[in-house]
Amino acid sequence: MGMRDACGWFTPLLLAVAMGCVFPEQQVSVDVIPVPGSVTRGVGPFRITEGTVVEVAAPRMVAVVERQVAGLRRSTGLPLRDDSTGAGSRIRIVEAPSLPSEGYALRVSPDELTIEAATEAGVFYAFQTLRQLLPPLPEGTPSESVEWVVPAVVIEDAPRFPYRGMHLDVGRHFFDVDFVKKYIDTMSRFKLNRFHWHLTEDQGWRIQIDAYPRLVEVGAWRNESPLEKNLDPYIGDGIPHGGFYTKGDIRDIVAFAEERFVTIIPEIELPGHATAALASYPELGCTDDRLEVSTTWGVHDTIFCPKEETFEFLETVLSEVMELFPSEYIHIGGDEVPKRQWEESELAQALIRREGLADENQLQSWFIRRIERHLRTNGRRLIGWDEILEGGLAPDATVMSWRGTEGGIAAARQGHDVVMTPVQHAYFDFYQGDSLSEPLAMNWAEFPIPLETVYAFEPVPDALTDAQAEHVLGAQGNVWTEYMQTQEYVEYMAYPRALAMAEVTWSPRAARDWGAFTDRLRTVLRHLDAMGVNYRLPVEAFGHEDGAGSAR
Ligand code: TNX
Repeated sequence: MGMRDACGWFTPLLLAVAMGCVFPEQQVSVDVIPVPGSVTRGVGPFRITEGTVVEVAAPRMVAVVERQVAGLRRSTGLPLRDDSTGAGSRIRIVEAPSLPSEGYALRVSPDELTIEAATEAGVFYAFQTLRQLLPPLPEGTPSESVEWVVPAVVIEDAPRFPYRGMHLDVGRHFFDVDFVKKYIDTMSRFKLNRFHWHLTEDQGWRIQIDAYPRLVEVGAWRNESPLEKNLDPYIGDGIPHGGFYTKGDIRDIVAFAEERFVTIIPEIELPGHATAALASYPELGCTDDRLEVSTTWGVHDTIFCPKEETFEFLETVLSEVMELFPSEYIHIGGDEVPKRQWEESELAQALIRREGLADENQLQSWFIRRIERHLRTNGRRLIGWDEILEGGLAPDATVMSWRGTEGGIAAARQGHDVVMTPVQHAYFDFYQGDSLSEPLAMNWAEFPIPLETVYAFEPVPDALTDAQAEHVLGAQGNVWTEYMQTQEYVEYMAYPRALAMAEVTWSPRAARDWGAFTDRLRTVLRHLDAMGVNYRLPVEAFGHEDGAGSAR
């Protein structure tokens, strides 16, 4: 037997190097979601023990490492001392400026687990991978019998898309600060990095605005909600519902998200989905109707009137929003705007004539352009639902394509950036299994969206040229909450579908493999258990079997 033949997993690293062992670049599999770009065999394993120390060779990474190591200490109960001198095994963090901006490398050897990254985000993502390589146990209850073993791997990883989103509608149902943080924390564990926070709706305005206090005094509260799906004829549940976030709450959540490399994109809906705002300030409407915060779902006729007062209101609101949220993008809604009130309004019609507009669609475009100017003056960019294409896109607008991918294709062809969130793949409010055996969910399109359908989503349509495809920033899962009254049920609807979206947006297209995903999912669901996150057990993907996960 030649010396090289003696090489094996048991060979200590230095000896292995001295012996000239060659480790072929063989791809191996680890139970990590989203699947990393490359996983090859390393030497190891690496064990985290009493004596393991942490060495941060990159001063600007100290803060992010410290937060992640604190989590590891809580899970393992081990000291993981900061130390660059000791002789024991170490986790070493090194700055590697040549790596892609959110990318990282994680190399295992028996004495050292090395993490390399160009940015703090890259370090953060390396730690998320590391957590999934370790046993799935809750923080705070370390068990002495567990061995904290990292398998012998070399992982090189970076995201496919910069925009990897999850959305949450807090207008239909309000969710408290702790839950919003948990939602952000959970998504960040799977390398999702954009939280689209849908803050205003017909049924509730959720963000405190100093200049317009009635928005939360009046607009944040409704008398009741529809009882199940009794919309026509309407039956209410008789239970008042409401809530809002103070500016302090929002600053707290923004800071929490920043530590997890999640950018929050706030959405202020205009000119439609505005009933709660108009119930608070009826003078901003086109009619004399006395309005209440809506107690029913669907598309409402009540929209903002294009008056000077309205623009003053919206610009002031958006200025306060920009003060709170550092995000470059501000979402202005723009979806589902019935034009009836503008057709019947003398003011709107006079404006159409004065500006030489062809119709109400062009008036909507004019409205959005005006809002875009305000955002741009403040150094921000506008993003809106695909209806903002109708009547012509504002010059620098980004389109969120939800009624299929057609809006996204049209916008990319016009040279605009696009986020894909088509109803056919990305609506996590739709049933994920048979509607007869699932808790109540949305089904206006009359098709379910099982996990496999999310996983099959390809954000870059074939119809785009390579240059146009560059405009596809990424994709997002949407969680509309008409039928979600509890936190547990939001999680049940979001997971595991958000895991499929994480893989769609992070992993290389060629690495996607449904069978392999479901294999990895078994382990990853145990991590969700450890995190205390509810989910639906995807029985169709696993075959019918018992397991963890529960309904609401
Ligand atoms: C359409 S998606 C809406 C929402 C609803 C959702 C329910 C979009 C831009 N508008 O207002 O909550 O359907 O699935």
